[in-house]
Parts: sequence; C-alpha cells; structure tokens
Amino acid sequence: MHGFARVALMVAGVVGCAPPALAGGDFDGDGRDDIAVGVPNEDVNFVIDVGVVDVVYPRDDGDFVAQRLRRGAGGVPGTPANFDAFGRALAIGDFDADGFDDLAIGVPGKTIRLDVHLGEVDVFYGGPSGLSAARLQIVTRAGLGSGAGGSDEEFGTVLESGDFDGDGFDDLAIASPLETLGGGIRIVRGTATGLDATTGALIVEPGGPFFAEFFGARLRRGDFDGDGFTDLAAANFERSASGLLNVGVTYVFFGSPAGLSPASFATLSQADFSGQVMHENAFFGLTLESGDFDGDGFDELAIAAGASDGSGLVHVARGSASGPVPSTTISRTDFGVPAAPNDSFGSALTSADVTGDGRADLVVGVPGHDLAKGAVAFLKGSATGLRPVRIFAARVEGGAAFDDRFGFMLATGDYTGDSRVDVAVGIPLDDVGAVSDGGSVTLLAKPRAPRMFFTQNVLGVGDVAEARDAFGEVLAR
Ligand SMILES: [Ca+2]
Ligand SMILES: [Ca+2]
Ligand SMILES: [Ca+2]
Ligand SMILES: [Ca+2]
Repeated sequence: MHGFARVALMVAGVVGCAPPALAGGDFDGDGRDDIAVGVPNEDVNFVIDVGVVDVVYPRDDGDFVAQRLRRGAGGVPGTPANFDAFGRALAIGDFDADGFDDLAIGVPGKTIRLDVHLGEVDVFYGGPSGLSAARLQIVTRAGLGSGAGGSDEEFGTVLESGDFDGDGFDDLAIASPLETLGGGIRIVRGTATGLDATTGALIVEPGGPFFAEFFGARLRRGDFDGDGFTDLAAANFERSASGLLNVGVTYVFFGSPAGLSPASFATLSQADFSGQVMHENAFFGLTLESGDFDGDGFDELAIAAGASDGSGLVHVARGSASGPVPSTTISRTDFGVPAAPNDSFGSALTSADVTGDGRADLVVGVPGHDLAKGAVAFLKGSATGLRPVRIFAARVEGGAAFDDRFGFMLATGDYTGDSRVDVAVGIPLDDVGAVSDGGSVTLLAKPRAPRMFFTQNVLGVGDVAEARDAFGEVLAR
C-alpha cells in the first residue's frame, strides 16, 4: 500500500478533469453541475477504508438530492473489502458522448484474486436520473489485455479524462505507481458505447522508468499547443536528479488523431523558471492545473512546487504553438503576505472563468495559511496573464479552527445553475461537531448559494460523519 499512502502524505489534490470553459460535471444533465466527493477512508459495516463516493445533485433554492455510490449496495454489484479505497481518485468525462457526464472512480486498493491491492477503476455513466448504478463498467489491468498486473500495483491511484484523440469521446488516463515499478499511465479510449476497456496504451516516463518513484502521480489535461487536441500533463514529483531527492519533473504529452504519443512530449523542470534553482524536496509537479489565463487560445500549465525554504510556489508555463514555455512564478508574497515554510501555497489548484470575462482564473489553496486555518488565493486572468487579487480567509461552518486546513482540495463548477462558476472547497480535516476530521465541503458562490456547507450529516444517505472519514479529501473536478 505504500504507493497511495505515500501520495496521500503529500496532501494535495488528487485528480480531476474539465478545461476552463467547462468546469464541473453534470451527471443528470439538468444544467447544474453536481458535486462528487470521494471518501476513500469511509468504513462501512466494519469493513475498514472500503471507501464510498457521495454525489450531491443541487436543485433549486438550496435543495439537493444525494446519492451514495459503493460496491455491494444500491443495486451496484460487488463485494467490498478492507482497504479498497473506492473513491481515492475521481475523473469526470463524457466517455460515450451522450451529453451526460460520467464518473470514473479509482479503487486502487482492490484485491483481485490473490493480487492484493492490484486495483481497478469503476465507471458509472450519467443519464437523466444521474449516475446509473445499473450500468457499472469495471476497468482492470487484465481486461486491458496487457498482462494482469500484480500485488500493490494500485491501478487507478490517479485518473484524468480528456479527448486526447479528438474523436469527440472523452478518453481516460489511469496512473498506477507500481506499473513498470516506476509508474505508468494507461490510456483507455472513449467510444459510443463507453470506454473501450479491452485495450489501453501504456505511457512510461521518458528515460525511465525510475524505480520507486511515481510517474503519473499528478495528471491534468489542457491544450497547451492550441492544436485542438487535448494534451496530458503528467508529473513525477519524486524524480531525483543530480543526487538530489524529490526534485520533481513534469511532462506534457501532446494529443493527436492517434491519441497521446509517448514520443511527442515536452519536459519542464523547476530550474527552467527564472530565479529558480534545483533543490531537494521541491516536489515540482505536486499539483497541476491548466487554463487559458491570458485568453490567447493556448492553455497555460500551472505547476506547484516548494521553494528551498519550504514555502509553496506556483509556476506558470505559457501555452504556445510549440507547447508550454516557462514564464512566471507566484507565491504568497505576491498577495502581500510573507511566504513561510509549510504555508502549502499551491497544494491544491483549480481553474475556471470565475469572473466571466472569457479568460480562465486560478484559485490556489493555501491550507497552511494563518496557523493552518487555511485560505484560498484568487488570481484573475488578464491579457498579460494571471494577476494576484487577494487571499480569502477560511470560511468554515461554526468558524475556522487551527488545522482545519481550508483549501486542502478545490474544484470548480456551476453548482447553482446561474451560468456563473462557483468554487467547491474540500475541508477533510474539519471537525464536524465533536467528530474529529469528519470533513466538510464549502461552496464559494456569488451570489451566495442558499446552501453553502455540506457534511455527511446533511446528505441523508444513511450515514453520518465519523472520525477520520475526511469527507472532502477528494473532489471530482
Ligand atoms: Ca455520458
Ligand atoms: Ca477520444
Ligand atoms: Ca494539443
Ligand atoms: Ca494562453
């Protein structure tokens, strides 16, 4: 289990989807984006860390319908087991292009036959009544026809969607820390009947694999060269270089009519950015996000990393016809607040056109801000790129507490259905009443949404917040 335990330690966002214009996922097609929350640490009926996914479908006036997805209940087949970690990763895509968004769910701890924690991906398809329990698709390594894989491969630890071959069907990228022993990414193509789970091309790290690192630990889609084919950014933030540990590296693999090619890529390192030097434990690529911040038709790539003093940085590479070009570096000091070790600036990122001016904006999680009450920083897109606006203090029901780490996880979508982008903030370390780390999700919406806070106590899915559920740790985006 060391793979995802190790990644969980890095306390960043996990995966997601959605280019700037199309943030969020609308599983029931009612025009409001829905909120899918992965709770991989949920225990059910004494099965430990089996995991669930809670989906909130917003309705008018603050009403909502909640749906709990888990194996072996609610019409979903399967026998859940300890440490499945269902919901460790989520990705929204329209894999069958029927107009209803679908949800891919990573189950990296799934034991298959005798292979402990081999992992699988469970895909639920959207429709007029939301995600359908009756139409579950299971994607496995064996099914992809390229070897069965083995114990601790943790297939499905990281997911990302994108139409990498431009055929109109979203495709699914699935990363596993121990495939090839240094991490590998499988690309499963979308079709009119859903994902073609019988084949999955493998991308390994250029020059690698590198033993015990994790190529694919972060994935984000975007069109970084503006050719109309979605590209895939993939980080190995544990890459060692020049004898230094955890320097990190990020690649961009370019989409084409034939899909992503392992041979067509760009490489980005922290030292490529002005004023930055290679250093140990930088974890360059700890979080990735894309967005066309300057509105020129090329997506930018935002890459989080640590500075040598341990404070957080967000590097931005500008999109261009020849791919991403290192451009600027942002830190908490750009907001008039001194950077400090463990401010965790950038450990979560999400982008969408929040202001509605046609350019993508960037929301940066700063969970270490203000003695780890946490905060989010907002940067507005402009013709010259991102412009720091302000840091918003933690907004937590009942008041922000130390170690709430507001901003731990972020997603964007139009959850209120007013055609404006809202921000969902996952606060997994929020105590729910006396329940330690029960977790919550807060919406930041303008105008204010009728309901702004969600915990498992308000969902009505036959469950309540329990200690260390960490609801909000994983948000589909
Ligand atoms: Ca669909
Ligand atoms: Ca496709
Ligand atoms: Ca492209
Ligand atoms: Ca751009």
